[in-house]
Amino acid sequence: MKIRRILLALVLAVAGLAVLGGPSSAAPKHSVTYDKYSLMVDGQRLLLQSAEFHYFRLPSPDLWRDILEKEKAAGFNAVSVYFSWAFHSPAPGRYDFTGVRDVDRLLRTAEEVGLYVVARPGPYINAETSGGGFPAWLKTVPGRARSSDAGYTAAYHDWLAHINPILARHQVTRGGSVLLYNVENEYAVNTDAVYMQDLQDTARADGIDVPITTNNCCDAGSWSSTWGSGLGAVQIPGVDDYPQSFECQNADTTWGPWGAGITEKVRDDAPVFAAEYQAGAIDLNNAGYEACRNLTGVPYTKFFQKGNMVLSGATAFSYYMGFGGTNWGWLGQPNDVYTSYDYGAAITEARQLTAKYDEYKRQGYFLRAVPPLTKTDPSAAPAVTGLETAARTNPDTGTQFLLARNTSTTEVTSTLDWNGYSFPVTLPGHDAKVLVSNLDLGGQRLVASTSELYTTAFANRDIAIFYGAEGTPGATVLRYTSEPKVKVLAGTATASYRNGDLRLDYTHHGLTRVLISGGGHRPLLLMLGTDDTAASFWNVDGVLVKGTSLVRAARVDHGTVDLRADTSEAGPVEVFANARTLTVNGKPVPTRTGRNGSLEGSLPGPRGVELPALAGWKQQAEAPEARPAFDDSRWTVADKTTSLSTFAPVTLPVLFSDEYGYHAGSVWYRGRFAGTGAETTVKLNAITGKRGDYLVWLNGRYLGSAKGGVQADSDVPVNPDPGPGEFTIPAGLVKPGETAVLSVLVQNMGNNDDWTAEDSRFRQPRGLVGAAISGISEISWRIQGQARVDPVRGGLNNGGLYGERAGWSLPGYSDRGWPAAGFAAAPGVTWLRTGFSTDLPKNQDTSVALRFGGAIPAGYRVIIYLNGWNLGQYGAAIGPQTDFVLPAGLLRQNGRNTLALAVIAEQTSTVATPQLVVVGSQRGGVPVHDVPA
Ligand code: IPT
Repeated sequence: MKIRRILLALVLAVAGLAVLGGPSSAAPKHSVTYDKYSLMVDGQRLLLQSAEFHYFRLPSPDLWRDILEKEKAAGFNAVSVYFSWAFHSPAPGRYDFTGVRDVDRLLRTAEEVGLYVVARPGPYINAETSGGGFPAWLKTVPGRARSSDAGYTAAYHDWLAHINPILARHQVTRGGSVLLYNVENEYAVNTDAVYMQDLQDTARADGIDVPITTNNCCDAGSWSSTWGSGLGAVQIPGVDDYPQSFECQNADTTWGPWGAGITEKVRDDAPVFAAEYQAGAIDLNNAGYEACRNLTGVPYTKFFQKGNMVLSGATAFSYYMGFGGTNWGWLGQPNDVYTSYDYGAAITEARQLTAKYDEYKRQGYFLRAVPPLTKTDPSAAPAVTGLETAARTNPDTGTQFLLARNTSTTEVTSTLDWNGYSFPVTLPGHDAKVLVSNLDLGGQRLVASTSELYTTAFANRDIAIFYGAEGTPGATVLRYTSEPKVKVLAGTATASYRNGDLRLDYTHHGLTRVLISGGGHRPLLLMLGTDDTAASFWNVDGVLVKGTSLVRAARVDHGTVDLRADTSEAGPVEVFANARTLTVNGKPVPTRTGRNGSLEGSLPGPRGVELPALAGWKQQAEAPEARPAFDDSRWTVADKTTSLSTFAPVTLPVLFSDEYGYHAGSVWYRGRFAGTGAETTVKLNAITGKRGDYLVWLNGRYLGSAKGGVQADSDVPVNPDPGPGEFTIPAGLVKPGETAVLSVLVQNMGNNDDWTAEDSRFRQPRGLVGAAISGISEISWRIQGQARVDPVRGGLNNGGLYGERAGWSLPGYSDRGWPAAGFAAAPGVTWLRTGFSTDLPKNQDTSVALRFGGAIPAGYRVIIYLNGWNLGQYGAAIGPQTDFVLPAGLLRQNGRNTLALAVIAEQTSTVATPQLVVVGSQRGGVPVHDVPA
């Protein structure tokens, strides 16, 4: 342990002082500075490798650790986190930072795991969240949002007064994890410099003393000191890069339609910061997230991200998203996303690692292994016929980073003349490499290699792993003071020694192991692999492990190496550490010492999991609101004649649901009028956001349904499509001289964002915006939405369905009196409930989803409640999603669960019921407690 520390310190010293990992848990106060090359912590250069994570999209705080550990295990040293104002504030002046909203716990977890945090409290965050993170109540606050107007200023000051102190006490400068503070989000048009400056002044007054950044999308110069008047300028302007667009359906043919993905330098005195670098996509066209994962898959990740590394010289970046999660409840902004926010990220919504994760790991480990990359200038690159090349060099160490990219789709074989050597190179189509020369590798000196450096470690000897595409040639040159001894332990490699240089030539295939000793250096175990065999190694907390499906943490103590690791199947494990015995997840593992001085053993995989079949469904129809006699005397009278929305109501009174305090999900309207008997049509307009609809009854008779209006065009937000809706009144339904009742159930789908800060789009109403009945001049209205804010699940969990108001979604509700389900749903609302017990194996991470089979129904939609938590919506009008992840913690893994489905049917339907499925299972995992509710 001690030796390793000393060696690490040595490596750091040689490398020109660079910080390799994230913060450590008991960290003292540190300084955070920067220059034109990189950020620095305590004067040591840092290459910030971050991935975006939204705690509000994973409502099970124990699982935050799972995601953070998975990010760390891939080599990341930071996470970038939006803090959603809407998620914490259900009403003006009301804030909640407990339970699934406990961001203090999130920041503590980041500290324990050892990750820095880029904190992004907005106030505007976009992120495909309802309102772009603005609470819906802000629609009723005067003053243009994202400006210095007084009403908005008072509102966001209240938010910052709550979130800033939490962030401030977790800053790196106070021994915590928050390294950067990001104000606003892509604030590039309709800007207000006074506002931008005030955000920063407020942060400073609240004790934020780390560098302030912002993420620009559209004008890379914005908010740098030389842009505009300089007012509102941030210290480290970041840039968002999305080269692949969001057209996931074209994944196979798309290649950089939105640019080369080379992050611009915005400010001379600050490092290049890729604040959001595309690492997935929203699924705009319902192609499914696997298509988005392909759009931003391994070839993209190699070509664009490695390209950016060398071409832009970015020493700080954050991948958007590292893990996407779920738009549970009414969290999502409906125009761009459905329930799943999987995002095609490297870690799936079900928390599973993908091939893209392996590529992140290959790049992440590389970045950790090359501290000289934190300070480089562009340098002359050798030309290679058929390939694009570019280079950067560290002025202090002379270390060179050479990008070689194949811009064609066919394999290129060529020659690289570099550092006095002539190397054969073969690069598959669209592949890219970053090669290194003149690098100190622990006790070794790398002259050059045409294999990519994967990682380095020390365990009794130096270890270095290089890799290249299967079947392609590789060569590595190392410098010695005299000829060393070369022993090929596995695979094939030829060695030649000349003038102090040992050159190894080989073909990348499987895993070649070469032991080099003597020659004036410490012994070196050189492993030469392929993409796959390299990625089978983990390097966590300085311990190198081959095998397992994840190493979360490692510790060497008194000759024992203890791993916290997951296995998705039984298999061998090989551990390189200065230790004689191995324990995994606290249990001793018998090992033998392998040829390479490693500990070799084998580990069991996960136990089999049996999930119960969902049966015993009970059913109850509701929607008493549709009946004329229903008592709505306690509902809110809807009689306003003005609103702050720029949208002019089609008819008065104003029926916009937010005006009456109903901000999430379904809203009921009941309108009374004196009948004449001559009425022929009901004309309604509702704006719901994409995917919404509404159902209409007159005097208890169902008249039909229509789609809600949506934002017609992002450029014309003031005039959204108000939705169609003409319904014929059957003769005799309205009696002359009698009061008639019109009942309307509107599915509001969440609010528009305010991406371009034009305010009107965000203030676009939800709910009814117009109602007219032929021949009738006056309708008196009442409205009812969410009855109360769920104290645990929050203001975005429930809407205003009768069953939601009466607690039918909750596990504690007794459905004993309900009849057994017949699965026939009449137009309106029908609930299905069942219970099930799960007894999932302990010390195992079993990811469970609810899966609907068959074709996605067009006639109805389903809101899914697990133990009262609204985990999504299913239906053809919603999106292509058929699997709904049930996060552990909300799913009681060893206990009784209640599933409730609210079926909103536009026509008589037979309801298909889902089944539980396992969507991933590993022995290991993190301890997950039931989320109290
Ligand atoms: C960028 C936003 O900053 C981020 O919040 C999210 O919305 C992301 O896009 C898309 O998922 S905006 C960029 C695409 C111009």
